Amino acid sequence: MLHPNYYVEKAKQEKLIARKNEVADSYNGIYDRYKYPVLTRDHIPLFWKYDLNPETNPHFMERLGVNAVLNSGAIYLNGKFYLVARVEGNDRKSFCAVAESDNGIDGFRFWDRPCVFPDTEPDETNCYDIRITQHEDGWIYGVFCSESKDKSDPELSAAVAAAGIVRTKDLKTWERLPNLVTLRSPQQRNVVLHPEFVNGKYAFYTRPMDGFIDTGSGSGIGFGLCDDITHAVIDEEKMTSIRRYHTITEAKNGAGGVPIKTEKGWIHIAHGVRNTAAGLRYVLYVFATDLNDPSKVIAEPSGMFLGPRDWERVGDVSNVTFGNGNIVHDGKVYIYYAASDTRMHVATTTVEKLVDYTFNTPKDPLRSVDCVKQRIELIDKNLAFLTKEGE
Ligand code: M1P
Repeated sequence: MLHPNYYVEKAKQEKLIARKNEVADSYNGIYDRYKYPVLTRDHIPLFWKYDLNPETNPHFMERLGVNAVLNSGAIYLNGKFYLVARVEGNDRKSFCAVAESDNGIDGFRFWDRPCVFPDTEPDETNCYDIRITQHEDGWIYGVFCSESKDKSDPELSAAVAAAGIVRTKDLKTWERLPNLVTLRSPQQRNVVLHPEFVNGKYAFYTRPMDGFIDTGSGSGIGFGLCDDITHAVIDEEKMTSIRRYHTITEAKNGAGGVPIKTEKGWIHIAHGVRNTAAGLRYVLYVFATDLNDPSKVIAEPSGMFLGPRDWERVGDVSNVTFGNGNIVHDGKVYIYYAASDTRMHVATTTVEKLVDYTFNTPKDPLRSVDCVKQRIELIDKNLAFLTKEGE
């Protein structure tokens, strides 16, 4: 016999999962945001949190609570939309778990069990923010942040971030490969595997860092090649999208989901971070790289693509939008992003619109006077057009 509150909570959860998502009332012509998040801690199966046996849990109490569902990798496979979500327990440790949906905008339901990665890194304390790459070699790779205590530093919170690598064919059974080694960068986070070979090699977008939080001398998103993914070593990292003074990437930036291949170039939806009096502010921004040389930036629209709005601004780490998974299906682009390190949202657009945004949005002129010039040019053009149209 189950506790009566089980039925109450189960009914609430089924209602949540069955809720149809709606396009939100916030037009910009670039993408549609949606009213409801696609995954939250309330989507977590009850049997992950409660001991369902009233004899051992008479008060129907959470025994292993979940704090947040956030930064998710994404993939479309065999007719379904999958998010490989970061689930953070009340104990602060994160793990990956797969949730599936038929349409990519609602109905996401977690599989019965979270992902189990072979335990080959004994010092690893936490793993999170997986990027899922369907590679042309036939494997599906997951590259995530593998975090360990920095034993060389007596400071209690000193940590080391590296890129962990797993691979699978079905999102169920995962093989763990050795962590990526970047010979010239002591730490890495936000590493993404490019889906195609480049010059016959595996290609990674990296984020060279001197320390666990600060990117230090790391000037932005890097790019490196390696011969053997089963012992991935990158010697040289070239820079792609770099941080710039007084822009949305001033404090740091990092690659997002796997870049989207279009006829004009690889489109990247990355994150940029700036400092404010209220702390760091994370937004998504876009850049494109050359089809033949994915390290070469060929377009970088000005400013943010998507930033935290309204209630997205509030959460565990407020003022953050963070994306590490997109899906392209039937010409439509599903951009999954976490709000304030707490819950997952989706925005949708089309490949055609994303290309238009990427290649026709002006660049950041980097100075206020030039920004005013840029805007007045648009205003004058529009006023003339309005007059011509008799408005
Ligand atoms: O809290 C915001 C984000 O901070 C980190 O991102 P970055 O390495 O770019 O600073 C990550 O820990 C990420 O998980 C988190 O969402």
